[in-house]
Amino acid sequence: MKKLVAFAVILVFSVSAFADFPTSVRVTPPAPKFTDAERQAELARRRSEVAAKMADKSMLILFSAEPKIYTNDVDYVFRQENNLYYLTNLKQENATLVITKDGATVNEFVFLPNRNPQFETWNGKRYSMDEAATVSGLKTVVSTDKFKEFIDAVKGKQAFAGGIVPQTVYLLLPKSEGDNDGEREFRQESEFARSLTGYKIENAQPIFADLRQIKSPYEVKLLQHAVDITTEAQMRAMTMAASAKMEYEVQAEVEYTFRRRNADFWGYPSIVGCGPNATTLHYEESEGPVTPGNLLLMDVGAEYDHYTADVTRTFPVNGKFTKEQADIYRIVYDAQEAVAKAAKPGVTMADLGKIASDVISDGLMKLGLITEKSQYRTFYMHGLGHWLGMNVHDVGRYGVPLKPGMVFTNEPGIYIREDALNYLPDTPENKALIAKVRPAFEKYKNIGVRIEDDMIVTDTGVDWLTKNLPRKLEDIEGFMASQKR
Ligand SMILES: [Mn+2]
Repeated sequence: MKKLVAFAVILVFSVSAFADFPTSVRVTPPAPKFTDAERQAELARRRSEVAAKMADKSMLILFSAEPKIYTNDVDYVFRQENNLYYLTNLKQENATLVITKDGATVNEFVFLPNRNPQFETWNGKRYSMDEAATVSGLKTVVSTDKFKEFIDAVKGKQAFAGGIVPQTVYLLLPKSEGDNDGEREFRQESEFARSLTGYKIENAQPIFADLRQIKSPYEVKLLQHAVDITTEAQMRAMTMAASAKMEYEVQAEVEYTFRRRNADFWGYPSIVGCGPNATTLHYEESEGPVTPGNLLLMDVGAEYDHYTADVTRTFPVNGKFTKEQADIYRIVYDAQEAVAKAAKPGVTMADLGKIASDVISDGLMKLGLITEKSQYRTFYMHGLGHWLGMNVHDVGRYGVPLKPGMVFTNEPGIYIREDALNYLPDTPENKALIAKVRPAFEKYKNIGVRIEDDMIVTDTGVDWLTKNLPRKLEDIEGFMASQKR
């Protein structure tokens, strides 16, 4: 008996001595703070980099986002257009930024509505001209009373307020004719472009895509804060999932944490799916039951000051993976690790995608879920990841080598959908495949696992912005066990 106690003591000691999982929820650190001078210098640098990429004798016009109707006279929460925000930090409607370039002379000014006491009584404060100048660092703030005059001058190829008549006009435009998202987001820009004649019209998107693809230290602080809020939300969800009956209760814990930590919003609708629902990639209903014995997949991201996190954890509701769940989890984990180890400047996302799909197809072969490596797409049907920043699927070119400052998601997954084998084309090969994999499939069906982390490229590899959130199977189990009361 004494021996047993001593053994138990050693065991407890050694587990805690080697545990590298947290034993309490990590509370979000204070938000990054910037002085007026720091913010103004950052924004001025971005504007000068945009101007440097503009052609000579050109003008860039950025309109603010239009209010979007929720219903009748109620709007959705206003969110500034990202590129305008990137250059001004102004969160207000009816702001228009103009940058002109004529040889070495760059002029920049922003239109803003006058303050209006009646309007502000109902809708809240607007920037004064001085405040707007302080926020943005722009020296020239022009009343929107002059806006029509400006637009008429551009349309009539006249100089406005002693400025230039450009040859080229840059606008944010859809990528192509079939770019439906772009048509919706940049409707007013498209219409304005069509109303202009006698100019070379250039799409400003590539300029911003190239700049925004490399995050500055200033941006990384904001992104890290969004990730930290999301980390706390994920940890809180892990501690309460066992006591939840429905998915929306867990979602509420996540979004409560976002708001509590002053996130502006989520960067995309939360995905909280339990059991079979975890096998639906963009499951947003959160109306299903939370059942012990099942996995809960949570793909959620807080948005802070226009930067969004994008983090997925998949964990057992009761804190303990079954053998089958662990089999799938470890493959996804290994794929993610292999990607992180290979990621460094010079490597492309396609290279990393290949590494992930190789690990996953090997793993699925070993489990008997596929008979040839190429069949992995049945169970891993999305790409490895995407750029992350002001958009959850951020701007930036693919196919380019990674560079320090790029931020991407590393998010392999395996989804054993209950009906996955039902829709394979009816061929003799598929019949043979189905017959072979059926036993394994029955064992693993309805398990869905995605693990998603946010990584920033460094000079020699990557840093995990999400490193404080338990990810290793044993760490998730250890953390969840430490939270049981
Ligand atoms: Mn993602």
